[in-house]
Amino acid sequence: MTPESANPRPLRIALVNPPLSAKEQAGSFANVANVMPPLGIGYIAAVLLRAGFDATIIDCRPRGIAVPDLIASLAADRPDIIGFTATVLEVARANEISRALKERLPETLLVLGGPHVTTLPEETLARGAFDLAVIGEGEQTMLEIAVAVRERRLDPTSIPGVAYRRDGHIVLTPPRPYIQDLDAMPFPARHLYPPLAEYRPIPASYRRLPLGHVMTSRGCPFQCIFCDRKVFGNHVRMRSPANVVDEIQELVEVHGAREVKFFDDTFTLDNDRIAELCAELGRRGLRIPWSCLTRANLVTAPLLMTMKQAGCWQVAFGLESGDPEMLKRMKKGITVEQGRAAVLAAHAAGLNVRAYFVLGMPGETLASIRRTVEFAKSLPIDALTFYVLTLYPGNELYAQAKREGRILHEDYTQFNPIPDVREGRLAYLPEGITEPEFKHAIARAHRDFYLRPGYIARQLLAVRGPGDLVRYWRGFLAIIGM
Ligand code: B12
Repeated sequence: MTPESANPRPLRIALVNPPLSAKEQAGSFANVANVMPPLGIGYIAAVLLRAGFDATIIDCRPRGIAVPDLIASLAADRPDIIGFTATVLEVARANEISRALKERLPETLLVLGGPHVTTLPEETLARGAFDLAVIGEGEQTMLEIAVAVRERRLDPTSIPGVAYRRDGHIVLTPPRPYIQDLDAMPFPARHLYPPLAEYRPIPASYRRLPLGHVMTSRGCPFQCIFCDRKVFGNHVRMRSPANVVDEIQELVEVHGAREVKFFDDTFTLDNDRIAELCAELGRRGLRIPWSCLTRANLVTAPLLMTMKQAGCWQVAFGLESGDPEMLKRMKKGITVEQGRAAVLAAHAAGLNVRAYFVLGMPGETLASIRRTVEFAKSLPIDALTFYVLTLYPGNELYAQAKREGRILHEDYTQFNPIPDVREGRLAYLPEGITEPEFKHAIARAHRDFYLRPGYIARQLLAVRGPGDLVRYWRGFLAIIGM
């Protein structure tokens, strides 16, 4: 493509992660809310910069930029294109902001991308003033939009992977094929975020700050019905270990990261690739602590040992339930025994273990919740979260619950897997459990796990300094405040 330098005034594109307070994001766990850089718009900015466009990122989270200030600053800056990212929690706010911006900046093209609009393009576009929605992976689509705007020939019909308004209807163009060669992509434009040190990841998930996070693959081949896989689909694409370590090196040397977290859906899907990644970290002399999320059926004792030797200190497993029937209904593809074996193997390898559970599946009872809590307590887990099943609007489970008249409200700001158990309003409840009962069960599950004297003693023995104590204290306050 033509370099932008040939153009007198580069097209200016602002990419925005909209405001969301700690309470809105993390409900009862507001004081330990996870604030991390939004990689999606970082990738898009990088692709735009590489093509010569002038891209900026406004991440409202770390500095708490409020809606009126965001609108005022965008109205003053007058970018040619403004792109927003949004999950289900932020989509109503993004739409509200889009309406205000449309009034103030009628000439500016307003674009929305991210998981929510990918799942539900028609409804989302109809509710706000965005001109275009980008469905799925956004790098190439946004680039084509920017080129077309620069050349004053924007015709959405010719761009795959978008939704737009035509004659009062929302029209979708054919889907955009997935990016196959992830190594060919630039790294997220991290220099456009606020400094890494301003972000605040959840306490029990890091040892040293600043923490940088990385995605080494896209797509997940599994079928868990509580998860939204619409953006990257079931088709997995992986980056080479060398390319991943190049990004880690940049994170450390340029952005000052002292620790790294791999946020892939299934980090250890290919054990050989992870062993090679560990070897590459060693070859480059990168001895920094790191952590990852993965599945219980995708780790072996030798791999966990290799990871530990390469700097891994924590592994997080989606164990989801201690009740076999719930696991089956979730289509998780693991058994309770596999979950137990993975935790024990990771613990034996000297790793800190984090676990995620999902409570509230159709068919869940107070008894099955107890089974899950007892299962968690029987294992050497260092930190866990009991999430509430969130039926993402647009997915199969949501459609089914809606047909059965079981969606309690459609205020998406409350569709939160980490609800406020005092003031939050749950959108779905399993049959036979009332809202107060379920909220009480969630709070009690966390308290039963964390407030055990044996557990507290074990964690205190592992304390490595005042930083750990402060982090544990914040976590403790969140638990007793539930
Ligand atoms: C890391 C992560 C987090 C981190 C960091 C979030 C952040 N600041 O980015 C933390 C833990 C803080 C987090 C929080 C939440 N998360 Co989260 N998170 C993820 C995870 C695992 C990776 C996100 C990521 O970086 N992906 C890589 C980038 C490249 O992908 P992307 O962001 O989707 O962007 C691509 C496209 O969506 C699109 N795109 C995105 N934005 C834009 C904007 C424009 C203008 C354009 C053109 C295109 C575009 O192009 C991008 C590049 O291809 C995803 C699952 C996944 N595999 O993606 C879940 C996921 C995004 N999270 C999800 C949810 C529900 C949440 C929470 C609500 C849960 C909670 N209460 O904690 C909050 C939301 C509030 C928030 N944003 O903080 C859901 C969203 C489902 C939905 N329909 O909304 C996902 C999909 C998990 C799942 N499978 O169900 N999350």
